[in-house]
Amino acid sequence: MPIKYGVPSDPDYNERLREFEARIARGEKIEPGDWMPEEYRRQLIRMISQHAHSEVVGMLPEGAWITRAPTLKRKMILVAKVQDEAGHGQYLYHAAETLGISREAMLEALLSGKAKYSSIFNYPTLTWADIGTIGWLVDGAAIKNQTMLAQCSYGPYSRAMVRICAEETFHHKQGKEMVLLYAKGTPKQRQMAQDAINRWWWPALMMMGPHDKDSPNTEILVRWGIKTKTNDQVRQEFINEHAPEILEAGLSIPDPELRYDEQTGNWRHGPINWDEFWQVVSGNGPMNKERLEARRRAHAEGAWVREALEAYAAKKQKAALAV
Ligand code: BYC
Repeated sequence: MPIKYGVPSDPDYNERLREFEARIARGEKIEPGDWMPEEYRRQLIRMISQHAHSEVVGMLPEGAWITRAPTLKRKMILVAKVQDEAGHGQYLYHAAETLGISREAMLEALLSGKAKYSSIFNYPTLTWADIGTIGWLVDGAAIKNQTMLAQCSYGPYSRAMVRICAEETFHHKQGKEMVLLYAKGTPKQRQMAQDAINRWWWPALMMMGPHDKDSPNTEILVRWGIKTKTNDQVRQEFINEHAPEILEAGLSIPDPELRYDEQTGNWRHGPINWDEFWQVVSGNGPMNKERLEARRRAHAEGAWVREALEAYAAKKQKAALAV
């Protein structure tokens, strides 16, 4: 079915837009063949491709520890987790392709440094405790964001999220279990867990994006049901769940202003360092260069696999046509 993208110069645009927005208000999913405003399509490609890149780049900080896992059990869990992230990237690239963009174009945007991916993956993993902390905090933040996106108005994105969230729940549990174990462990293990929380807490809060007042995309995304919660709402949900659990484990949080607000039932946090966030997003974080270099190298080394797959597909097609 040809895809119909509406632009405001179309004489029927306003009428179609009204019907499109009424469908979203009724809770219907928008599917790939349906009419949609060009801006809806653009926003979805932007978000879904960034999300796919995040999953794939996100394999790097954890992948670096597969050979150094302390036990076979931990190694198996980590291998499975990293493999899951590759699968998430795969579902998401497919979801974006339903909007008419090619995989090659998305990868080119990533490898050339034009596309964004989540800021969080530009921080280094310095000790094994970082692996548990990524599971607990980074996957914890991702789940809050992604359960919201599972409700999104675009069918393929929403369905990809349902599967991804189920897998992220395991990632979150194994990370939390690991950090809690370290928190009850030897002084060295406790110190490693605390050090990891100290380094990952603020980047995890930044993951949900700028405050709502500084978030240029949120208004239209909420209007069209792509986001069903704002950045600040998702961040608050994350803090409300994780702050008391970290404190209960006897660990501290590196925010002297963090406090529970009895009136609202929310945990209030101190100011986030948005200068650091924008530095990281614009390519100047601690690991941006290494992450992109690693992706470029993997892409170049995988060229023969893509060529072999293409040759095999061409051979199969030729055989099918000959029948
Ligand atoms: N990092 O208007 P805003 C995982 C950009 S992986 C970088 O609020 P929006 C995992 C934003 O793109 C899952 N850039 O944006 C994998 C925009 O720039 P452009 C990661 C960010 O889209 C392996 C500008 O700032 N999750 O779980 O309304 C191992 C203004 O922001 C960030 C996703 O990718 C950021 N953190 O809201 C372990 C979720 N934040 O594009 C775990 C999908 C903002 O206009 N994405 N920017 O040039 C989203 O939900 C939304 O895009 C965001 C931002 C909430 C992140």
